[in-house]
Amino acid sequence: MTVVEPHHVAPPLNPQLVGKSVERTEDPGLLSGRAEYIADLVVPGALHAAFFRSPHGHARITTIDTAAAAAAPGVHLVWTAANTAPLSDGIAASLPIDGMKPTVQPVLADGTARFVGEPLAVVVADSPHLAEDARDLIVADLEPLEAIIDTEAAVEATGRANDTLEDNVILDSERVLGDPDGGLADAAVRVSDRFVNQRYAAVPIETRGCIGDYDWSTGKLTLWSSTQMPHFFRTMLSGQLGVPEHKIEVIAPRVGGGFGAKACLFPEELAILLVARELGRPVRWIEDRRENLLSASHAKQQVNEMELGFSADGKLVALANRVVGDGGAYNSLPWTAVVEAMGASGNITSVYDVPKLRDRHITVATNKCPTGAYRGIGWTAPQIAREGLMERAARELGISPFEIRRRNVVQPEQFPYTTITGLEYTEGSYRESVDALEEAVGYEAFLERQRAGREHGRLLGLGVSIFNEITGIATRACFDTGFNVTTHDTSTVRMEPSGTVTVTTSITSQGQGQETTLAQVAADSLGVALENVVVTTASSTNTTTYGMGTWGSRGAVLGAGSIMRASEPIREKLLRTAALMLEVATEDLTLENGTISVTGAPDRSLAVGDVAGAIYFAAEARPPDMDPTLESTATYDGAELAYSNGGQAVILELDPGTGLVEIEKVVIVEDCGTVINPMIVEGQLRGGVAQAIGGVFLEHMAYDEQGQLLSTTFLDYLLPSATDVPDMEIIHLETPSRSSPGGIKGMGESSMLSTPAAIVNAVNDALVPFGRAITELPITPDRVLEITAP
Ligand code: MCN
Repeated sequence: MTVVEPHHVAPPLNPQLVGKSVERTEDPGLLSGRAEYIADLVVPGALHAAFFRSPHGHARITTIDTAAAAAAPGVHLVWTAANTAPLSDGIAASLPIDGMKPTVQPVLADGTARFVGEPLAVVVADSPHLAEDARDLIVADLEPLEAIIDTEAAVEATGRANDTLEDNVILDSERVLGDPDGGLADAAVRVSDRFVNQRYAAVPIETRGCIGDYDWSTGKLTLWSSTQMPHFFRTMLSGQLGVPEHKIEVIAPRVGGGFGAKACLFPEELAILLVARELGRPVRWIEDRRENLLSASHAKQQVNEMELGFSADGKLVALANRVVGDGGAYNSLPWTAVVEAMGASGNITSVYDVPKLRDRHITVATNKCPTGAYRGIGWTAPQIAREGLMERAARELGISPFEIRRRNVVQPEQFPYTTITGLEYTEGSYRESVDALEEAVGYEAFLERQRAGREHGRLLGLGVSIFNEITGIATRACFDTGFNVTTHDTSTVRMEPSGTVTVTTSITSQGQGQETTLAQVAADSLGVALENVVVTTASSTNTTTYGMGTWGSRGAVLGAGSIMRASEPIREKLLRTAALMLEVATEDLTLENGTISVTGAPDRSLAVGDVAGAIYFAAEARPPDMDPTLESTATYDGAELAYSNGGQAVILELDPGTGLVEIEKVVIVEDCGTVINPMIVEGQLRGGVAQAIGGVFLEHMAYDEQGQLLSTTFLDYLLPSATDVPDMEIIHLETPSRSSPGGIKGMGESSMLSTPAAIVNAVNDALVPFGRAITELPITPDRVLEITAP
């Protein structure tokens, strides 16, 4: 009998469907409009909420006059902090890290508003329109205060963004490993710069939204929410509202994109539950786009001052970085404000063999929307800095962008390798990724094209970025990167008497296709056909599962691990029963393609459904000590980190007259170990490249000096469209992890983590003839023209 003991070990996988590009089972519903998102849900008797939000970046709230709003037609309730503060302190968030400052964001701002868009009052009415009309009758007397907006200036500023803090520094942490100053002093080549990454956000197509309900007869609160983490959401709600967990249910319907932004508990959700409980009626809030841009979480704003030192033969001798991350007015829950700067530091050396390191990360509070998670959490900005400097050093050393990386990546013979910061890499195709990129772009031919182009005033650029990604994020990864929290995920697998399988998992889907990929894993674990498996997620209480949900490129690893572990006892029971029925030993049986057959004698076989049916209904057929159940629940929490890796090479042409850029081609190398579904993985890669293009050229949450957000519509906050997204070539390398389930590694964030750096490098390669580089994002035509047509 196979025994799968600790929850970080999964049984082996016999890949039949894993590895195949099977069509996504969720697509008929998604494409035909039958799938239900939060705004599609009809809850009888529901009222509608609208929020009155701060028009100032920082202001003292003198009075909020709600009388006219309360008297408006169809209005049931108008609440301010005076009503919510006695019921809930609000969102208290911190991490167990020395020196970290906790904050509390009130449900509705109480005395002080700390960013434009912060909710100050909520109106509940018969329709959304009546709620909004009444909301516009609220009169607030607000006294503007000094707004702290500049990220770097916030470190030393005497004014405070959040007067509950003694200063603006939420966390300041430094590690000095080896002798980085000595290393840099002795370096033959030193390159350094200041890289400014703008604030932008995930902006999923579906905005936030929730419906709260309260049943006074049972005391139960129900929240339908467009969330990435229904189970953990319930735990957070319980803590923030003081309601026991078993009296709360969180249901996530279809979620129309999350990208990290919906893995957060927001004050609006607390407010909706509080007013629903007060009114004894369901209350619905569907966010509009302006609210989404103003007050759903923002991300990515960092300033990295980085320096790399190289020996004369192009080997890295030291890396020094100081990053300041902009956390906004409050710690978001659960990520907190440190998610960017500490995330940046967590994997700062990435694929490179760095012997000496200085790494300081500072997170500041500012009067801006709180910072949360967005695909490639924390890593996008330092990747731009490090990969940019690698290319600059390559130019100084007179070697190619591929060669400098080949010389500095962790070499095949160095695995298993421990980074100077203590991360353990068990395997990786770092060198192979560089070779594959070089071959795919046809480097020599490109150089020739670039040279010829320059003679005719055409500016072609090639940029490269290589990465590794910490995936399958669970407890060890959180501790290894400083976040000091535990996480795991759980699946329940049940085989019905007919041999069909229902999987319930705490891994949710926001569009990634896990219903399909996790069904592929379950089908292979139990040797049944894909159409005989259904995977469900969604609710915090309708299952025996518990987990953290989908973020951190963890769904494939934790979903597969928990499903494979949960399937094992069922498999055992099937084999033991079939052995009895076929009068052979279990070791002599093969379970595959919906049948259990005697190995080497395929005519002696039983259908899985017949064996399952016998376990349920035929006491004499199953072993006497066996329970007639075929349901099992298991968790997974990886003991080692599953690092995927790869890289991108981007070729583009820059128009010196208009400052516009046309991306010609993107080559992607991805190594996420065993691929469950290549089509889905490629879709993930393509989507991430589109977001990378937006992040480099278009998207910007721009604030003025008073803290006004200047980009509150899609006319000002620009997103890439299909015509901006170029041709892509995808190369799969496959280095299975030795420890993760079936060798699977995650990959969902890789494109957004690393492609921006390759694009920025390509722009700066095109600008080489001008002797200047762009280090401040987004790369707008103005910034290009400043160099090409000053
Ligand atoms: N996959 C696979 N084989 C592998 C690895 C992954 O077939 N070796 C598949 C997975 O089964 C899953 C997808 O690729 O269908 C992504 O897997 P994984 O890397 O495990 O990431 P998660 O499932 O945890 O998804 C989260 C990840 C993150 S962190 C963000 S942010 C993000 C992303 O995925 N948000 C998304 N991709 C998104 N895609 C869509 N459409 N919408 C989002 O909100």
